[in-house]
Amino acid sequence: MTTASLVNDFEAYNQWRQELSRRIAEYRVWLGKEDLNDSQRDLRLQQLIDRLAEDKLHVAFVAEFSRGKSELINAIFLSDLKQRLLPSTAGRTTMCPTELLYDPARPPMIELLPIETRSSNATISEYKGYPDEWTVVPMNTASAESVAQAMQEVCRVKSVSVDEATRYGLYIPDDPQANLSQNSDGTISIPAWRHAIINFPHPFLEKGLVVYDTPGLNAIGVEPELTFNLLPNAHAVLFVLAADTGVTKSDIEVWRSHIYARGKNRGRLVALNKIDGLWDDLKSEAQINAEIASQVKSCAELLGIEENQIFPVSAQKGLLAKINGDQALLERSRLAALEAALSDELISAKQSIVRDQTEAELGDLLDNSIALVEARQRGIDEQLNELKGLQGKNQDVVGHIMAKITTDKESFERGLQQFQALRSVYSQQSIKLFSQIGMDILRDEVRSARESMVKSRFTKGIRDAMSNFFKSVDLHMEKANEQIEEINKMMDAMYRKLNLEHGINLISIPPFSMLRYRKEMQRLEEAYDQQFNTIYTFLTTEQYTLTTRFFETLASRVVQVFEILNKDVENWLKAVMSPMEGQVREHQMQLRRRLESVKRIHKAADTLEDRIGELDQMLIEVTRQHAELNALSEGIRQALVPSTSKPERLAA
Ligand SMILES: Nc1nc2c(ncn2[C@@H]2O[C@H](COP(=O)(O)OP(=O)(O)OP(=O)(O)O)[C@@H](O)[C@H]2O)c(=O)[nH]1
Ligand SMILES: [Mg+2]
Repeated sequence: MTTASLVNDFEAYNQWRQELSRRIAEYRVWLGKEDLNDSQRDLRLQQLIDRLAEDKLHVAFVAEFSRGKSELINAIFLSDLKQRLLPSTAGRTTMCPTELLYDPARPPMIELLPIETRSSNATISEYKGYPDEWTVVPMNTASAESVAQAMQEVCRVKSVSVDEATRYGLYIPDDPQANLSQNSDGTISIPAWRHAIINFPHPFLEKGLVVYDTPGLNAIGVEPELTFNLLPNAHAVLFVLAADTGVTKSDIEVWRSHIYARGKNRGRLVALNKIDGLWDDLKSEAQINAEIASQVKSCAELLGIEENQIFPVSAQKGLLAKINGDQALLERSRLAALEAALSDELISAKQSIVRDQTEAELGDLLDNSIALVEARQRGIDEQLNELKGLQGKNQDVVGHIMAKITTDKESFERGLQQFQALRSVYSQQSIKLFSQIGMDILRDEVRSARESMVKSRFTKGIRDAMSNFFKSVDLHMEKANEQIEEINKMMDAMYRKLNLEHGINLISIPPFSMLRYRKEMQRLEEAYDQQFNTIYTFLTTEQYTLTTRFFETLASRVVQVFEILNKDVENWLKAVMSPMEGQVREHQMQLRRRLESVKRIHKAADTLEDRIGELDQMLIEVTRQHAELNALSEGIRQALVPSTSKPERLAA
């Protein structure tokens, strides 16, 4: 028994993606068949189709330890396995961030990154590129025992000396919390693994869902990856409280530093778990409900959110109910309401991102191919009028027309020289643009920030190095922005000139905006500031290690943002230039054809009637193309409109 809404929404979302990608593929094949494709356009379409296919949905569970994160994941996503997949026990259970996904290209297994890797500066993302750094635990999915045994790995701890724990940033001497994990022989218990990836064939995971289970977060041992990468990029984050503990100080801390403070409250949900603890046979249902409601109210007040954003549930009873097919217990666990909200947030958030991206990419491709066919249609039309006007006229008039077309052609060829000049200015400006945002520039900035950090052991010095880093990155972005504006102005002038002097109609490309990328930088800087709002003036070795590790993760995030920026700018530059090239080519060809046919008529090599007949045929052909293209474009635009909220529309 799995709750209907999540399955339905997921199904509808996947059908939406498939339908969209089918239509884009159809458009691509059509362009090829009609000889209207070029390599640039073809590549962009292929990328769009690939992106739709590999599309992943990320959901993260975050809370203090023992609030029931793992149990909730078992209950919401994995109950059909009729067993408890993720280990869930009292006390600290999940010891490292755990990614649950399915990649059919690899066998079912758990990959584990040893905790020792924390002594290096490399981030988890970087380690993902080196499979030999990971320990692999194979899994036989046909055997519940084999699976359960493999899963136990995510709970593995080991005892190390204080020195070693300190080296990994897992022990801070003055922190009373750190002493909790100190054993009687003076050693420290630390997680054996830094990160786990579970490759497990399960229907949800097969469809592209990625679930992150996190260990109870406390101040030490936090992976910067969570702060900078995983949580901000998750489409939904579920924060879990427990009814038996209420909202504790450390719950608030986790909430503030990992969820609420991000300022982005879309896709953020709160579960109040373990409500079964309030089920009391001596109380009436109404009394119990009133008690749950009052807990929800006080949690909402403490977290500073609306009551309807908190979902009271019992993960444990929900899981049990689903395994036993106990409908009454399932209802009492209130899991369905949480699942509905989660699937709504998760899927609608993801869908709107995918839709916007696809729309932006496809929009100008479609508009441009329509514009090209229209230009061709117009050209043939004009030529027909020209030739029809010659019917019954003598050779002199034909000669006169021929002279006029020749002048047109010459004037256009002069214009063409200007266009070539513009192209060379455009390449120079593109180079200048990348000299501000190129990856090597960024690497230099990262290197110099790292060097100044190494030189300074004082908090202030490190903070200065960081803020200088962000300042210079922003300055590069600002200069790039100026460059983009110049390119925009130049292209705009050329668009207008081509239109005015040669009647070429072009769809203008929306200007590129840096805002999104600059905002992301600001967000990263704020996240960093928040982590290091420390009062220390001098850093101990441990704090220093922690700080530099944070910097490396942060830097790799900045690199990622720049990689995306570079790709987007490249695509934009092509999107601005390539339709212009296409249209100029088209115009040139038409002029040549016009001149050719008038010449032949002048020399009496062709009859006027034959030529008109030919052009009529061509016009019929282009008109057919135009109609088909319009239909394809309309179909794609309709397929873009999401229908997850109305799954019945898909069935029709
Ligand atoms: N009564 C009750 N107990 C629950 C419920 N959900 C989880 N628990 C218990 O709470 C304990 C902790 O659950 P986990 O799922 O391990 O919690 P977690 O948040 O993953 O904890 P860490 O992995 O340590 O961070 C276990 O003993 C669970 O059996 C619930 O809905 N009701
Ligand atoms: Mg857990």
